[in-house]
Amino acid sequence: MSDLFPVPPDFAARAHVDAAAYENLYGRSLDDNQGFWREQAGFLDWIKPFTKVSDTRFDPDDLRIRWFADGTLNASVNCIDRHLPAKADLPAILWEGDASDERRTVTWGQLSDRVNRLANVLKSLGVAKGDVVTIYLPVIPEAFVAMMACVRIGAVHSVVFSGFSAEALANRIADAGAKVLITADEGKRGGRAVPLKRNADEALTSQPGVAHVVVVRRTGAPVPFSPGRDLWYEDALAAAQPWCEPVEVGAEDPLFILYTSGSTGKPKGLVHTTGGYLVHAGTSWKTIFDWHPGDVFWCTADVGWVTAHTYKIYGPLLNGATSVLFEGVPTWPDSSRWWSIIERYRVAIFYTAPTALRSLMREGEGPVRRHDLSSLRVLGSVGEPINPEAWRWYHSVIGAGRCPIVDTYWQTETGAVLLVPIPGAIPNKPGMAAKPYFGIRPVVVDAQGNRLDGVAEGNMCFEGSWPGQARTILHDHERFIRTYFAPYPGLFFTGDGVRRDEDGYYRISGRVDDVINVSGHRLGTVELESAISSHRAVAESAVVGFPHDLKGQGVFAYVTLKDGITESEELRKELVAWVRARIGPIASPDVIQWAPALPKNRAGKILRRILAKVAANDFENFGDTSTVADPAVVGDIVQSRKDTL
Ligand code: 6R9
Repeated sequence: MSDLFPVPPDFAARAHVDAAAYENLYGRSLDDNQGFWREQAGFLDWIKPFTKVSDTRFDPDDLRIRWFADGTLNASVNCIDRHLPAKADLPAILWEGDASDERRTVTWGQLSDRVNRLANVLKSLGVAKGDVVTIYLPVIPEAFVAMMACVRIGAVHSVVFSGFSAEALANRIADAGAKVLITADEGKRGGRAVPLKRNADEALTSQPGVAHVVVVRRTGAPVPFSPGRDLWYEDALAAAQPWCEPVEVGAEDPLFILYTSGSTGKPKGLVHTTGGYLVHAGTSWKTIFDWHPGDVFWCTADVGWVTAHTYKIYGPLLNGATSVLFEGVPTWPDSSRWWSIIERYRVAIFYTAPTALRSLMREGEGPVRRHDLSSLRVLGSVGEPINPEAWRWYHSVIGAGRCPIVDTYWQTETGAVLLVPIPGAIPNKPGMAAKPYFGIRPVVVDAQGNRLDGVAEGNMCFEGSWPGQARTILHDHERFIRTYFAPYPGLFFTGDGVRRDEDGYYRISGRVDDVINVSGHRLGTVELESAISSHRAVAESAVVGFPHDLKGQGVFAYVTLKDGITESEELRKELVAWVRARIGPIASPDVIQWAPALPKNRAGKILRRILAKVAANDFENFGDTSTVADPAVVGDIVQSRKDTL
């Protein structure tokens, strides 16, 4: 058991949940699920209290996910108003810009003022309850304001990652049917400007349904401006009334849409509803990070991902906690930037992704040692399995061996955490998301759907519902059922592989479907292939993930060119740029491998299993290749790969 890191006794002594409390509460959360969540729901301020806790059924023929359905509430009141006037002059957000001399504090009072005014602006632009507003902003306080202003009037926010291209933005605007877009002149990352308004304008050429664009002046750079359609955020807020009556919404009314990649081409707009999501987000945030009043919290995720929605924005706001918001990157102007921020703001709880830790680890301990990190109490990890080396470095170098590591396993679809070592309760094992959160029933199944007991390896599923889970895919409920509930009837299937050990600890092994996890960002292989194959020179392509030291997985693209087109270094570069422009820089292929043809079965399905082995430089053990329609193709692919090594 050398790999077990016990909970430090002084930590357990003041934790919200210690080992005994976990056992007790976890048991109760299963035995009396309704009673447990009823009590948890008391965390929110309801306008009309609910009478029924849940009505749920994971039956593909009759799927039902409803929580607190007859209750009503307003999300922004729960996130902001209820902390006033007590916290009016206390900091809600400690913002640090990309440049190390740029910072701003936003108090709860200021946040409330901005949210009310922007909500009035949105109303004046015709946004009403149920309408979708797309938000394409950098990591600046205005992103919080924009999301809160939407939910104040019952509108639904759809945040699009500011690293996405104009085309990716346009697709998401079109799918959501947004009428209003909130963006900025530019973003700043690592000293470079990101042309947000320019991308937005490009996206809107194909999206005439967006009648208005609210533009935040972030850098002051001159940008095109369409009078009548565009308005400056600051001017509009200054002219708006300072109070906006919050709109009462039903617990099952949508709160937000968030797009994520799946195993088929089109990104999925997961729909989250109000009551259940806020209960799960708000209560779990406080528990898993063991937040106590006064603790400064910092989650490094970009606002475009679910991690930021739940645990950077809703979790801290619902609890009235102060958080750090950092616009830039960990390595600029140098690789001690994050550590300087922890020191400056005396951060107690720090939540980040393994990919960033791996790249900082390469810089050695020097940049860390220059800063006083003694304020840290809890460290969190999310987005992908954390490899044990990175875990140990995080634990010993960043946490000085004192801080428990909270490895949170969850998804855009699950809304909030499912597996997690609650820090005062569960001893850590490096790389393991460990144990179920309250009310969560993990189930491991084999490919045939048989439930596996004890030590087991298989597919990660969950039984029974939890309040934070997504309710549907926008415009495609059928796909929602097919993807998550049809594979193993009665269970929710995550798309991940898992191993459960002799202590009942879970270790997620990564995706078992056609999704690649690049630096904690999900990319669908089909989405990547469609982008590549839309290039005039390409006949066909197949994309697989391969092990990558920093990113976890990298993008490996096999490309078959059209007849008469010659392979060249120039074309390779052009294809990489092509994919970046279509999806965004995170989707850049790491390797483009020319392939004379792709291995397929007789039905014409590409045999990715073989391609993934070759991409990992494993040229043997292809397993059963009898299904390959033309076995010579495999030999050719192996040869082409070997030639480039
Ligand atoms: C929260 C988030 C979800 C996918 C998920 C899994 C991977 C996330 C993880 C983890 C191992 C963890 N993942 N957290 N794998 N350990 N602690 O990242 O949501 O962007 O939807 O990604 O990320 O593969 O299925 P999302």
